[in-house]
Amino acid sequence: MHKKIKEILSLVKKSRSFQINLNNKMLKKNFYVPIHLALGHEFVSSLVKVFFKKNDILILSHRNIHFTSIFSKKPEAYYSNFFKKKNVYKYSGSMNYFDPKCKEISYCSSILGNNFSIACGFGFKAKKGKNIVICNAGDGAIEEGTFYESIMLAKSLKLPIVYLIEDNDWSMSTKKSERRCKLNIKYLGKSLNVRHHFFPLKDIKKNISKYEEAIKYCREKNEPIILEFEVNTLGKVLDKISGKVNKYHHGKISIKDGLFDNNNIFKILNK
Ligand SMILES: Cc1ncc(C[n+]2csc(CCOP(=O)(O)OP(=O)(O)O)c2C)c(N)n1
Ligand SMILES: [Mg+2]
Repeated sequence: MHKKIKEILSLVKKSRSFQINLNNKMLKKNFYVPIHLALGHEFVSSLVKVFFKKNDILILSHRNIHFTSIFSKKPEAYYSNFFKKKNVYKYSGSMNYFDPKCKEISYCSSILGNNFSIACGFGFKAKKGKNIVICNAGDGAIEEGTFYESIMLAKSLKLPIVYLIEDNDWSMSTKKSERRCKLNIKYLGKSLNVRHHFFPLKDIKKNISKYEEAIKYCREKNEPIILEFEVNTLGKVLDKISGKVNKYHHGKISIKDGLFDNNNIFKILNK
């Protein structure tokens, strides 16, 4: 366990410093396209990486930099494609990260919920080699019908898919309580006889063993599972239309937003 914690800590640091560097360039307006940062989400991607087996498959969403920064061998080179003065249009947008040399990431979607369906297709490939598909999305994306539909399909066809939900409470400029009724994902899973596990933000150590157990079950039994992570996206941005400050960002945040103090993952992991 201690070794895993150390590995996770080093990946968290790698992803966070990559994002901070990139953000500094964004603040200088060096990029053509906005890049969705995922500061505060690094624990989730690092956990995935330390238990990742060869030929497992990642299917990601628009917010993917916490994964791309640690799975891609040269993320700097990829993101430099979006620098001004380069022909950015030759490449997919930052939300559809596509590094052909990064074999682990098969797909990133800018369309919410679309990656759930894509994950089912990849589920067949994964099943053949005792691999799993890790399909990542946010609390907003699960409001799309494809979430329910694809879990039902994965359960019916016995596909080893990990539905990895990162709940930061926000979808663009709304909190869950502002935009919809409560949704109990555990009950949704129960209705389909699909296992669900909740990962509270602060339970770092317990979360590591819980994750390991959960993916073992998915891999060995060819069963979809739902893993719901509580996350705190760091940063805030002024929504010019509503005039409200959204306590989560769409790329441009400042160092004053408490990149290190808001999230105590470093302290916890170092214990
Ligand atoms: C089908 C669809 N509807 C709306 C959007 C616009 N959109 C882009 S990001 C986003 C918020 C997504 O929230 P969530 O899934 O919780 O991810 P987060 O940004 O919080 O990481 C929305 C509504 C979209 N990309 N696709
Ligand atoms: Mg969200």
